Amino acid sequence: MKVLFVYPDINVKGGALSYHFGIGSLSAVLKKEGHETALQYLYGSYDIKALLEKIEQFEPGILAITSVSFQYKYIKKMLAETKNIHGSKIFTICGGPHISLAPQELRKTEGLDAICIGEGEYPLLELANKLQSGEDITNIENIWVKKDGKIYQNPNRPLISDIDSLPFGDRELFNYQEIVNSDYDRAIFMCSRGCPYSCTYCCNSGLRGLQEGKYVRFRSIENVLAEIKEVISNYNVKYIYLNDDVFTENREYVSNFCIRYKEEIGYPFELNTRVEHLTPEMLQSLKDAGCYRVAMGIEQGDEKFRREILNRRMSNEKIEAAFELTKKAGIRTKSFNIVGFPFETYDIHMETVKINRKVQPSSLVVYVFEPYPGTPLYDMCVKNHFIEEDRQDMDFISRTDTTLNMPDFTRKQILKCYRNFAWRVYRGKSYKKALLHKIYYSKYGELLIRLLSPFKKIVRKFAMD
Ligand code: B12
Ligand code: SF4
Repeated sequence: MKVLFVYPDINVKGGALSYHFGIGSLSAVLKKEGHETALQYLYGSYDIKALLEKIEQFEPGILAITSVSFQYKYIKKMLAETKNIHGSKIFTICGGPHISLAPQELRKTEGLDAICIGEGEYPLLELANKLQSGEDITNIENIWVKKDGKIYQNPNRPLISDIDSLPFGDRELFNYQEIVNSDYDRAIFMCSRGCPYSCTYCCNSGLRGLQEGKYVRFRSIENVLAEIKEVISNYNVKYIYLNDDVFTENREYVSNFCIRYKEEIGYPFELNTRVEHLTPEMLQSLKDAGCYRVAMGIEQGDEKFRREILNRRMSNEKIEAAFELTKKAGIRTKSFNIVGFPFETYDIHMETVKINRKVQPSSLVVYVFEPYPGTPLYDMCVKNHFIEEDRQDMDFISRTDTTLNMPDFTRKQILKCYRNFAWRVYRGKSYKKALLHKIYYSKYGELLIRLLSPFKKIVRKFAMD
């Protein structure tokens, strides 16, 4: 069976192409079982032509689309447009975090035949096998099918317990060298699936309950290193990014990983973590292994708000200590921040500025809050009438504008806070960083990013040093 994957990555801020772990893994499993796969990466502005051409040329039996929430409006448009041209010949299925947590979209989406809830490797394989042999496809676990106006809703299978048993992601499907080049020569990897926490704005809070079994699963160090070795020998890579939700959950794993990574790989690397996990010993072994940057979520600086609204229970003291320890270990820091949460106000937001000013991260990222269906904060927004339904469909770059309508923190205020955030953090501390971030987050930032794209490595070096 020929399966054409679609990775919609339309209107994303930052100007970097990206690899998709989910599609990589699905494709590897299908290929291993003899199916043929191809990819249409939809990047930049919405343009259906490339997809139509690819369909024409590849003639897939299945169109397999991945979804995050703000891409869904484009997916709907795309399905309507492809269906009109190709009739009912191609079976269309959508998976990924958005559809897994908003399965009701199946009924409402024209041209969509099925959805996959949760992990898709074995459900999609079963679907491809059954479509190929002409068997009934209405009873596959994790897959809901829409047929003759009826929805066949199936139960979910347990989570894959041994994730080492999966083949390495299919990077050949992507134009992988181009992706590495566009992402500052970094190749990204994941050593785990799932996250032990349940922050109310994050999809992990909803995804963890979809399938039975242990939600947080780590690959063996052996398995991760083997994949890294394969990638660095096939592509021109300078840095490694461990993009796990939380890489540092298990101290022993981190310590053993660092020892072996240093011996067998040795490339400079960066990772994401939670402030609670960092100890001087862990930071020392990360540093010894070549870790040059640790990224940590602050998200909101008001301790009470963070605990009660976001379900993030770390203290400000802990955050400050983690940044301090990391700097002491000689590792750069990066903070993640969000503005525009439900019930946030200007004063509460200024606490985020305050704590960032205090810890002075080497770099920072700030986003505007986006409510994802299936998360507690989405429900809170609906319950309090903060979501403006029609703004959801507007064409704006994800996490750079708000869809919330809150009397105590207006859209105008939120956008102003978003644009001035980094300036406020670095002003008076580092004018270079303050200025560069001010430009980056300005109204014209996105255009500038694209124009400066050929020189972005120089700009980033200048901003971070
Ligand atoms: C790594 C990561 C990235 C990486 C790589 C993207 C990727 N998905 O591989 C990068 C940095 C590129 C990225 C970008 C973005 N991300 Co991101 N990312 C993650 C993270 C931390 C892990 C995802 C992952 O790799 N999981 C492991 C793989 C194997 O799982 P998976 O991709 O979900 O795929 C499995 C299933 O979902 C399913 N499946 C997926 N697609 C399909 C399709 C079909 C047909 C089928 C049958 C099954 C299926 O099967 C796959 C294999 O089991 C998640 C958090 C999380 N825990 O999910 C956030 C997450 C997916 N990201 C999120 C967001 C918002 C973004 C951005 C919009 C951010 C931005 N503004 O730039 C972009 C959007 C990119 C895009 N167009 O999809 C949100 C999405 C929330 C939502 N409902 O919309 C998440 C859930 C985090 C959160 N805040 O809750 N991200
Ligand atoms: S720690 Fe990060 S990945 Fe985990 S639930 Fe919270 S926001 Fe999501």
